[in-house]
Amino acid sequence: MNYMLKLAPLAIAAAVALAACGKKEEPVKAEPAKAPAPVAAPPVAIKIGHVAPLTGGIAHLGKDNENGARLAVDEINAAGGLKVGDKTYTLELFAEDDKADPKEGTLAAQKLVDAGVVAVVGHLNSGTTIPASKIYSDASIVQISPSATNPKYTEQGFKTAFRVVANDNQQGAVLANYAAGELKAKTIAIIDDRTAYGQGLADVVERVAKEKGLKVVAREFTTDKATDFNAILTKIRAAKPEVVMYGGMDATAGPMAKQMKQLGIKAKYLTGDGVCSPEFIKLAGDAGEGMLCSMAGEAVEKLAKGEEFKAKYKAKFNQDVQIYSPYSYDAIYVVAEAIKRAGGPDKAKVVEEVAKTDYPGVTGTITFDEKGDIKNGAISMFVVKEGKLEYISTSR
Ligand code: ABU
Repeated sequence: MNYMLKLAPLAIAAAVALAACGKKEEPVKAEPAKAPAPVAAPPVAIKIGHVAPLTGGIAHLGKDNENGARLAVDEINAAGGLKVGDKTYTLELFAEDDKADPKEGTLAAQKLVDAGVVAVVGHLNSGTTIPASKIYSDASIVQISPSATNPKYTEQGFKTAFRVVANDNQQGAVLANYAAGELKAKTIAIIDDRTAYGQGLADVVERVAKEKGLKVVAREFTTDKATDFNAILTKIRAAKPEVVMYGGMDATAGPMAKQMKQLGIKAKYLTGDGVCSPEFIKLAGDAGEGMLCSMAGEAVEKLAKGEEFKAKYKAKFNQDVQIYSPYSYDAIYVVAEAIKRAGGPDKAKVVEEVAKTDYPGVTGTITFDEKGDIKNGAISMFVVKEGKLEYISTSR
């Protein structure tokens, strides 16, 4: 009995405790399961091709074009790539060397098609750009040349072919008008390097010069690999022209200027965009003073973002702009904007969107006509003065 009495309070306490515990141990309501935080899809790389001569006499120009493209690609990737909906794309530059040779140009183009590029910035030369354009057209790959100026490139009816520089119909006319108007010349001798660019530009100069009443006293040709021009320059000296126009590139124009000086030719030396480079001045030395050249665009230093571009380029590559790197830089941005508007790297849609471009680039506002030529293209004239290219004027 005593034993039972002793246990009674304990039993009551246990019952109370159990009751209390029972309350506390009601099943804990589980927090509603949170959806896992969305994991951003890793960026997808879009391949962009670039083609230019990276070996041979004008490798410096090819590298200049490639540097411009690379600067733009690196900037875009450093800024987080291209955001399209919930996807992020980075750009990957596939650079090819076409050696400025038409056959190598088609081989490089096929290589890029096989590698799965979505767009190509290039080629540098008209002589490679034109044959390669058929390959890109067949593969529905947009091609933007930053420097090829022969009109034929955009006259083939390819929806994929674009250029961000003016063409040689315009450039040749400006050069011939400069000879007739500013220089008041009555006679001109014309030399070309038998490339699509050099010969094409020289032909336009010859036609327009004749229309302006100039007498073409000599028409000679060489090659883009020649180093000795004495034979043709001796003939030209005998014809006593007031102006010698050369359709070719800086690699040959430099030594040609030296040989003109050695032969005592005093004529004004008039050339196109392929010669309008710091490299020409280096190659020609003193003989380059007074050389007049055109560029198939605005003078970059005259543009709002031109000096900033030149400084960025110098900081990244430790060298100066040669000719067309600002144009290959802009061409990459034109492609990038088109990919965004296309909703991704669909090649055919990118072609359609490039055609609708209205882009405020370093080189000016870029819009294209129905053929793929830049609208409102500019030609700027320069003269070599005290070892530097000095801007003269721009016409449209
Ligand atoms: N436009 C000058 C150099 C490139 C080319 O058209 O061949």
